Amino acid sequence: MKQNIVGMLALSAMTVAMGSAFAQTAAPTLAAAEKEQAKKIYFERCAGCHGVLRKGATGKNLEPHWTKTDKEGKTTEGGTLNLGQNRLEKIIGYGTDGGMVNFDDILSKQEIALMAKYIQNTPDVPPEYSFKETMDSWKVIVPVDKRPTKQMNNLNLKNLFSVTLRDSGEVALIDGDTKQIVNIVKTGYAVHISRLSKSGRYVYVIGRDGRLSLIDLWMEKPAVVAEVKIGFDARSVDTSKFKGYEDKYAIAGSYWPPQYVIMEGETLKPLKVVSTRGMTVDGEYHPEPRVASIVSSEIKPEWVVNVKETGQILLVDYSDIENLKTTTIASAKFLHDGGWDATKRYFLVAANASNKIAAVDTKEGKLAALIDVAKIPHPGRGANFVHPQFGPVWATGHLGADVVTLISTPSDDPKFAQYKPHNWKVVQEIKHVPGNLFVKTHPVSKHLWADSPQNPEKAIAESVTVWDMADLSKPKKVINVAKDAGLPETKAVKRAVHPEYSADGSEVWVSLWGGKTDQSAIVVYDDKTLAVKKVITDPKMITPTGKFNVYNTQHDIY
Ligand code: DHE
Repeated sequence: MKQNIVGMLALSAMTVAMGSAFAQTAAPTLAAAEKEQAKKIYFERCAGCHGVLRKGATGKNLEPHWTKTDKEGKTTEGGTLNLGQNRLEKIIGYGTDGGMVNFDDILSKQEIALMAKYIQNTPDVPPEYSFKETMDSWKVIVPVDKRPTKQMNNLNLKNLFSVTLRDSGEVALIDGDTKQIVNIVKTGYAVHISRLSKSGRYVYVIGRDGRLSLIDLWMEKPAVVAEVKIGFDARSVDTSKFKGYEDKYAIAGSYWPPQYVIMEGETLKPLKVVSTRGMTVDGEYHPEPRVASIVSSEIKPEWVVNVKETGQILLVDYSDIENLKTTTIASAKFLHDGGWDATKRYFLVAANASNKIAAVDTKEGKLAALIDVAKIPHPGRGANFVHPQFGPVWATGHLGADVVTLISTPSDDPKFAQYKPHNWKVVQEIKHVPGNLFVKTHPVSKHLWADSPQNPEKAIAESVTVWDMADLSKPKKVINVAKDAGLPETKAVKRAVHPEYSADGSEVWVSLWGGKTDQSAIVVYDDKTLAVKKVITDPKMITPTGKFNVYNTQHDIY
C-alpha cells in the first residue's frame, strides 16, 4: 500500500452526509488540481488539530455548516456565527486568540484563499487500513540474526539524541558528548516522536504518515533495520517496559484510521490492530477517536493509551496479546499529551478542550483525579520536582494561558507525608506567556525550562524562560535562543522549541524550528550557568523540533 492519505482521500467516493437545517450558499468550486493541492495542505497543516473528518478537537469544527455563509451572505445558524470566505481567510492568515496560529508566514495568499474555499466543501472520508495492509507494508531490512550481538560503535549511547528534522522527513542522530551528527536517517513524513526500547538499544520513530522506523543503535553506524506503516496519519509509539517483556513488543497509535497496532519489538511484525472507535464520555458515537499519547508502565505489563475524542484512557494489558484485556477509564475531552509523576505510578494527561488534567492511578487501574487547570494545557511530558513549599509537583504549560501550572502529586515516602492534603490540587501557577508547548527539568537540575513557540510575538516565540525552582516567584531568565544561535536573518520565525536535557542533566538543548528550507540549529546551554555551550548547525539541520535523549527517554526522566 504505497498510497498516502492525500491520495486515498482522492480515491474515496464516499463523503460525509452533512444535513443542514438552513439554506446555505453552494460551496466554492475547486478545479481537480486545486482540490489535490488543498488536500495535501490540509493533511500536512490542518488535520492534526481539526481532524480528518473536520469534526474538531484541538482546533474548531470545520464542517460546512460552520464554514459556509447562508444565502443572504449572513452567517447564522441558531444565532451562531458562520464564517464564509473572507472571515476564513483572515483566520487562516492571522490566527485567533483561541489558539489558532497564523499561517501567513507558512502559506502564500493564494494558498490561504484556496484553503478557505476547500473547507467550505464537504470533507471526504479516507478508507480504512486493515491488518492485511499493515502486514503488506512490513519490511525487515536487517534480520535479527544478521544484527550485531554487541555494540559495534564507540558512541556513548546513553547520551545520544534522536532529533526530529520535521520538514525533511528525517531524524538526526547526534552524539551528545561531541555534538557531532552520527547519521541522518530517512524516516516517515514530518516525524513526530522517537521513543526507546527498555534496553536502550532500539529507537522507534513515528512519522505523521504512519511510517514507523526501527533504528538499531548497536550497528557500527546506527541505521533503520525494520519498517511498517501502521496507518495514514499517526503521532505516538512506545515499547513494552515491564520486567520480562523488555524490547518484546511495540505499540503505535494512529489518528487515521483511529486505531492502535501491537508489533514485535525487534522486527515490527504486526500482531494485532485494535480500533478505538466508540462512544465519547458524553455518550455520543464518534467516528474518529484518534490515539494521542501512549506510555509504557514499569509496574505492570500495560500501556496507557489515551484516546483523544472519546476522552477514554485505555490500560492495555500486553501479557496475553491473543486475549487482550483492556481497562477503560472515562476522563474528559480531548486527550492529548502527558507524562508520569515522579513515582511512575500515576500518569497525568491533558484534556485540552476541557482545560483539565486527568490523573490515572495505574496501580489501581482507575482515575485518581480530574483537575481543573488554565486554558489548553500542553505538558509535553511535564516536569517533576520537589517544590520548596508544596513537596512533589508535576508541571504543565499551556497553549492558551500565561501560566505554568504546578499540581501536587502523591508519594509514599514518609518525608513527603505532610504534603498529602495538597495532593491533586493546583498549588501554584507561575507567570509565563501563552503559546507554551513544553516544560522540562531533570532530577539533578535546579532549573525549570519552558518554551513559547506558539506565541504570536516573534521575540517571545524565539525565546525560552528559565526559573530557579528554589524561588519560583519571578522568571529567572528569558533567553533569546535565535539571537544566541547567530544564524542569518530569515523571513520565517525561528521558534525556540522543546528543551531537552543531556543524560547527566548538565546541559539543555533547545531547537530552533525555522523555515522549511532554512538551515537552522540546536543551541546547547549549560544548565548551571545558562551560558551557550555550543551551537549545533549543519546544512542538513532543517526544521529541528523534538529531541529525545536516549537515557532520559528510555527511563522517562523529566
Ligand atoms: Fe506533537 C508529542 C500530537 C503538533 C512536537 N504530539 C505529541 C503527542 C501527541 C501529539 C499525541 C504525544 C505522543 C506520545 O507521548 O505518545 N502534535 C500533535 C498534534 O496533533 C499536533 C497538535 C498537530 C499535528 O498536526 O501534528 C502536534 N507537535 C506538533 C508540532 O507542531 C510540534 C511542535 C513540532 C513537530 O515536530 O511537529 C510537535 N509533539 C511534539 C514533540 C512531542 C510531541 C516534540 C514529544 C514531547 C516529549 O518530550 O515527549
